[in-house]
Amino acid sequence: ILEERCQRILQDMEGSLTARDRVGIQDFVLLDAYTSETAFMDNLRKRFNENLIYTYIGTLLVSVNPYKELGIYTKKQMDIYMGVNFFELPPHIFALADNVYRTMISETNNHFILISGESGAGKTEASKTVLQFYAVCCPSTRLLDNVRDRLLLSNPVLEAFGNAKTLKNDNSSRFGKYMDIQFDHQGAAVGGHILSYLLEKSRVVHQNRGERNFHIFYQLVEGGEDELLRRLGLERNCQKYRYLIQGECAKVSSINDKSDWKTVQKALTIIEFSEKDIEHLFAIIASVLHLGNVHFEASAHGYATLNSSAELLGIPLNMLQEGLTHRKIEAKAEEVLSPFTAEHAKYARDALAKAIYGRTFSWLVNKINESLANKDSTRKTVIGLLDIYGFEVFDVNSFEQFCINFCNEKLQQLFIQLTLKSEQEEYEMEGIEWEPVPYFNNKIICDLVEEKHRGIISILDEECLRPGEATDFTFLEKLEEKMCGHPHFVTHKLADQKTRKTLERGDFRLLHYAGEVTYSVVGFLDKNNDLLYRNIKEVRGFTTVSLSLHTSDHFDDVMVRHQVKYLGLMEHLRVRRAGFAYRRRYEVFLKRYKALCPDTWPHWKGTPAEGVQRLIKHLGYKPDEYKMGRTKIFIRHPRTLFATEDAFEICKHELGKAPVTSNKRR
Ligand code: AD9
Ligand code: MG
Repeated sequence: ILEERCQRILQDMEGSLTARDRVGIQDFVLLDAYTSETAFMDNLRKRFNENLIYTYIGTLLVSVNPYKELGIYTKKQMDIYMGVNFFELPPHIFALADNVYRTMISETNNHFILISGESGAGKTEASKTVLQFYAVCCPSTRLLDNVRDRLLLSNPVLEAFGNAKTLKNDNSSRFGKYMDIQFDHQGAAVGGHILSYLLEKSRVVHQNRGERNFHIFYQLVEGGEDELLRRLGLERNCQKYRYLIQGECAKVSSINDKSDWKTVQKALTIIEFSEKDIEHLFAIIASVLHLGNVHFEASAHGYATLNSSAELLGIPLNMLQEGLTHRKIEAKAEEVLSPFTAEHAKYARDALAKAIYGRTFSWLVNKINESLANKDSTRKTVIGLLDIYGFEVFDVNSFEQFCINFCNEKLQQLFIQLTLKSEQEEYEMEGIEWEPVPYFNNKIICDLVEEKHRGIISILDEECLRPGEATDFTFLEKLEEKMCGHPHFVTHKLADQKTRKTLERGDFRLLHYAGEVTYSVVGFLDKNNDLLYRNIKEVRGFTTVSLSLHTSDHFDDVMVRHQVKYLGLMEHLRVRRAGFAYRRRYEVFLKRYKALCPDTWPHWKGTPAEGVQRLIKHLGYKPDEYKMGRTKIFIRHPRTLFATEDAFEICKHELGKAPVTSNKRR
């Protein structure tokens, strides 16, 4: 009988080993060749091929965009993950959301979920999934249902006004978003607050080939009711509007502007925008489209369009006309109007369009916040969700990419600091010695950009204070003077011979954490001034329409490897491993493994720490394999835990059932 049983156990173990081989390891910390990027990639690929897009590095969740529906975000899945210990089920974003939520409740403190990754990686989708999880899983009352709906519906509205099709992502976020979800002491979502950062306003008046303006314009033209379009003086044809067709791709197969329009309308009503608000909102959006068609020869057509804009904005035609075509100069007590050249007038028109759109976006965020505001003044705990635009590299990169990539650089730093800091604090709190692991700190790049008086931004600001004298090229010269020799900065002039060949004279290159990006200085001063750049189509126009095709069922090795590097995942893994791969509270550890030792099974009468001590002695843990902290046992190598887990599996068979389970449902 014993032989038969052993045989069966061995077969089972082989089975589970093969499974492990096929689906990979669900926590990188357990990977034997943890320093090898190849092994890391192999594991990700293996899992991806099995439609397993999530993998942990300890408590960090790594996700690979599948670009297809996997059916893993259903209510049923939410139920499975709700209230279950983090490591008990396969990795999932619901496990992370649930873990954050329960820790917030039990410790009554605030938590933040940082989502990072390149453009198109799936950050916005992830943040929506988290929000969805809370909306469905948190307790609610009828009264709070509308807060929940508003929280959810703020997304389609903000995406309509703040997202656009780019070469990297058909629904690319063109603003940074931080959202607070507020919970009461019973864990019900009772309110929210949104902060938006740095909307890419230049998109309103200019789009690269293969890119679009913000979705809302196309939604209005395609989906707006006949009567509404008539009132706004718009035709149902995007091709008629200059601001909509510079990218030459007003129609996108993956986007249904008509149905998105309906979704946005419904959302606006639920967020309690009044009819009047909505009317004003679209009058302003339409005025921007009309402005874009204004040209500055005194043709009848030009004035007709200007008239529409003036009407929709509620300002006298002559005031708008004057404002766009003349500069007001105050001389002594007099005001003199000096006419613009046609070029200047275009410039003023575009600047106005951008300003109008930017302010409308801020107004929109404010209105949403009013509707999400929690009127009750009792103390709340919050879960913050940060979803910014991802790191971007195009063939030609300008001020917008500079800002976006700098944001990502800062986020990366925050990320490094937080993970390392919390790791160190835990060792300190538990009284365990800890030697920091060397890792690349991108502070040097952050400083290069933002340092007071010396960083790129300061130099740019200084140049902007010298109107008439400073140009993009004097700015570049100043950079060359101040940054000469900096290991992360290079220009044509500063480069060695080999590198020089890869740089134009008007470029500077930053060695970002995520890799090298070459920026063209053209337009930096104007854009920093928040004025619109001249028609720089000539310099930007050569962006190739290298539409990156995102295919499902294809693991893009180069793209994934690049992000593994950029996100510093190998470093995180090393930090995690150099310390202690696993830590468990004594009670939890004892509860799971107590059946492995006759002294602790079925009941242990002493303290959990003593029980664990007895248990691991019985299991033969060597002194260098673990450390006993104040409240937790720390296990250095995953193989130690593996062996214990395997023993636990065998024990399960022998006992005919799992001796312990902390899952309330199993
Ligand atoms: V950007 O920096 O805003 O340009 P994100 O936000 O990282 O970018 P996004 O979440 O918009 O990317 O994802 C891009 C597309 O990938 C989505 O429109 C989906 O089509 C697709 N996606 C992302 N995540 C998932 C997923 N978990 N399952 C299936 C996904 N498809
Ligand atoms: Mg996004």
